[in-house]
Amino acid sequence: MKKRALITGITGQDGAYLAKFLLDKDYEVYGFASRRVNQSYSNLDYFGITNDINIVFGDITDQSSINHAVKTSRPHEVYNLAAMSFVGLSWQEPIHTAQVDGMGPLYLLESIRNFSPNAKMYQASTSEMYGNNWEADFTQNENTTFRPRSPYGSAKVFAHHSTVNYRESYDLFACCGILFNHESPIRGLEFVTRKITDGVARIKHGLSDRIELGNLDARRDWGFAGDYVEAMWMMLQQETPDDYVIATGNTWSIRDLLTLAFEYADIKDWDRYIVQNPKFMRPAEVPHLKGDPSKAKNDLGWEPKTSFQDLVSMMVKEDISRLG
Ligand code: G4F
Repeated sequence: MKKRALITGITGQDGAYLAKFLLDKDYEVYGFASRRVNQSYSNLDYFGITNDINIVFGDITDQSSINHAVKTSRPHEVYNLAAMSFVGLSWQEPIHTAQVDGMGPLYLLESIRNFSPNAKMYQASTSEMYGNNWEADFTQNENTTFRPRSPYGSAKVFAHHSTVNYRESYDLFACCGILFNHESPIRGLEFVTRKITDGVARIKHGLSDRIELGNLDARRDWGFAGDYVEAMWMMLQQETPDDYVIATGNTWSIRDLLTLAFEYADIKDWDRYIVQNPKFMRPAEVPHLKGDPSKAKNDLGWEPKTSFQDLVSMMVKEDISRLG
């Protein structure tokens, strides 16, 4: 019998990478997606898997539609990737962000508890929860205190604690993956990595003469989404549920990212193309993220396979070729 997985947020970057990963493992994949007039399946199309997914329409803030999805899919595994994932937007839409990223997982936990208590659940927690808890040369791990700096981070902390609480209260097999930034050629254009690789490709083709950015000094621990979805799956294959940091253990600034991206496009003196625009500064910044993935390495046998250099090179190449 095939294993069945239900993925919320199936149309996003991680949803597509995870769906591809699970289909390759011969899972029957159900995707929970909102019914929009112009619903885009471009990320699933990227892998040519759109027709292999059983889409169940609904909304992560609507308990009845989640119940319907859980009852329809009868999942062995549930991956909650549905989120308003753009931190910058969360200041403009704090209530919506809290509903989707905070309450949404709670609706899902309730649904699993009531209708599918043996299903294993993965909750997409995030390094954004650490917020202002950093120092230079400091590495965040599973025991680091959360000090969120955005409506997005606060909502995710609520969801994280709710998931742990349901595990401890109702014995649900629920795991939180505290994933640090993870990127790919299908990353949304609003995120800084893809904004830069797409911008560099436009400059390369003479389609643009600038990239407008905010804070260039923030540091992030960037990995490849394709590596990170494997860690999500590994967590649910363990004997006991637990929470894990998934990261590379390295940190890079936006300037480092720019240097590499322009280098791979063979463009010199990149400073002249960068315009700093206050519009892209955040009311409160998370200055420094660097994760310690030792627990995932020891317990899951997970390690990142793709270097930051290979990730940036892959993204720049795909954007140059797509726009060419
Ligand atoms: O690419 P970003 O928007 O990612 P951010 O805020 O770190 O969040 C991402 O990673 C989290 C994991 O830690 C996820 F939970 C979350 O869903 C998302 O996937 O911004 C990265 C950094 C920030 O410090 C930002 O201030 O880049 C800086 N930045 C500078 N200029 C910019 C820009 N970010 C964006 N998006 N656009 C800019 O023009």
